[in-house]
Amino acid sequence: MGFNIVEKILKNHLVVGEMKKGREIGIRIDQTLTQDSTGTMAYLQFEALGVEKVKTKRSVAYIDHNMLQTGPENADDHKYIQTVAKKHGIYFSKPGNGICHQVHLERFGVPGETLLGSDSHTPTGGGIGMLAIGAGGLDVAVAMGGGEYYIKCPQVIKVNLIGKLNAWVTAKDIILELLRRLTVKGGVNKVFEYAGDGVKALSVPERATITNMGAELGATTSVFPSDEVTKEFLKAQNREDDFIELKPDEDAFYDDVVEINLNELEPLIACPHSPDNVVKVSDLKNVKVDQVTIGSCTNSSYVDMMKVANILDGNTVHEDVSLVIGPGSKQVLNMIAENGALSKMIASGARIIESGCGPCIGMGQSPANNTVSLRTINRNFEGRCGTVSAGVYLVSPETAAVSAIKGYITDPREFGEEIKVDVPKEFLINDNLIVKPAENASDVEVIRGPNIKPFPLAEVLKESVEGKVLIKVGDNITTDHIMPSNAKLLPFRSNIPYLSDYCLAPCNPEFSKRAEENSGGFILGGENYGQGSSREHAALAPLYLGIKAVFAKSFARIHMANLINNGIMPLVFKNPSDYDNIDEFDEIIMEDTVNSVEKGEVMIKNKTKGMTYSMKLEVSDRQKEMLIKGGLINSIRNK
Ligand code: MIC
Ligand code: SF4
Repeated sequence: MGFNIVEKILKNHLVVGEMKKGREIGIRIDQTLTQDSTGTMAYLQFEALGVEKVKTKRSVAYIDHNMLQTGPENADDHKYIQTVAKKHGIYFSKPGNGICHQVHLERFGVPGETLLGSDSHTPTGGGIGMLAIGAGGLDVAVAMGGGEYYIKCPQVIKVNLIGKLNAWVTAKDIILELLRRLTVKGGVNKVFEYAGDGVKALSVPERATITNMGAELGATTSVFPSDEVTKEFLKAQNREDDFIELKPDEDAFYDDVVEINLNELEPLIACPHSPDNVVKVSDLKNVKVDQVTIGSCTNSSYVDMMKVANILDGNTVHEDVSLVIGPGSKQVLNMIAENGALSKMIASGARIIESGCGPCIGMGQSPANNTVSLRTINRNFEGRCGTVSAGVYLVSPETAAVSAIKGYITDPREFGEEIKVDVPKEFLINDNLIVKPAENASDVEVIRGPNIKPFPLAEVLKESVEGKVLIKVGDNITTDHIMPSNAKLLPFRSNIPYLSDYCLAPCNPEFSKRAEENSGGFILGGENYGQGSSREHAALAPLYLGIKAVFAKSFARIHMANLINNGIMPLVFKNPSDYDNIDEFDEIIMEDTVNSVEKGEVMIKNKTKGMTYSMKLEVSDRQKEMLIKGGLINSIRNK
């Protein structure tokens, strides 16, 4: 039996373990990326590891999230990241150079290589044939230091794209269709490998839109073949030498196959408040739109921007709509400025913002109360845009631009003849916002602002762990619930004591107070607890507040790893209905914990209800050791 693309890349990078489905394997990481909202913490952790120079082929530190400078905190953190990067062999992408995933695709991504990023949308790199995975900052720090990265050897799902997309139906609609079918937890511990005739017609940026939003499926990553299209893209980026061909063997095995007939797809839309709440755009009648934002790592490429510019050309944005456009990178912005497309956008009434995450993470442009915001981003979790009462819908750039003109959610097919834009034969290349690492590390002084506070470290596991259930939450709790991010909180990503006051606040603003009053305790969650972002802060804040374990029906992959790295037990109910028998403030005790962790089965006693529940700890031996020794940093230090 031959190999699929995922297996080929994994085999080439395997350092620890055997390629048996579900078993933990350690892989060598060729490239890493960080962004600024997770990067400050990741580099503090990297420094704590005491490694002088990164051991990867290429590591890049991007500034794209914390771009609003309403106080000195973000600029201070950027100085820290710039100097620490320069000292330790890391390339630094200055603010203004663009969104990490977009820039990485343009300037650094290499087919067949592995990429680990401290951002959940790192799988964008799968569009260029990388095995690109999102992880917590600490895992990225370890990879920069030359350590392997551990994943469960994934199931590989073939997504067979057959036929051809109709006019006005886009790559975004392909991934929305998958989300509609498989839901936000349909991809856990799976990698999606794209195949079929439909692949050839998709450009690299379109492929990247699809792999980007594979993160919303909960997938470990997604990957496209590396073919003639990839070669042309790399050539246009003046990086033809980075090309290698990647395709599955004829007789490759897949754990499952999903088929999408592109001819049958229509423009789709994800309704509030989940990326899998997908319907046809044409099903939504007379939904008035107040704000439209076009951009983010999902849809901000040159081709996306050109299509939008051509739709807006000669039209005026509806008087009740605020249209905000953020081109994904300096390269894109520069090109549309030179060819006049930017001017078309401005003339139509669009508000142009700098290349960065911006509205996607609530860094400005929060919509008005009780309004509808139509966005080309990947996540529409409640409150993420900065306005809890707003309804965010996710669409393609085409649907967004047409709707901005009409003033209500509009099927772009109503616009008339389709607008076609090809990937240019040559991109405008100017890497002057990428700062190279220093030749001599001792020349660089690392600058630290006063907002950088020490991060909490877990403790060795106690034989008996006791406390109250401080909060009970439902299914699909996101990291935006656990550690909210917006323009007010993002500047404190290097200040866990400050951030922890807001931990789980969207679910219950009393949570952190309860944790303090009870000297910590437990969290009770439902299915897919911790979906969404890679932010380690969603584990660090609970750690700071004394949370010892999270009980849930199931966990999202990255969050679960972050909990373990920080010594917090992610325990899964053997019998999910036990969830119903636990209430807030119930007193829980776990005994003989070290033994139980080693066995992978923990009994929790509910003293209040006089009941006992059996919990599974579905983790590797390496992770068990971490839980016993008090997290990843302590377990590395012990060695
Ligand atoms: C996101 O899209 O939620 C973010 C902000 O990019 C996060 C990273 C973070 O929380 O800093 C992600 O996707 O990992
Ligand atoms: Fe930035 Fe949004 Fe992409 Fe996250 S999803 S990296 S916030 S653009």
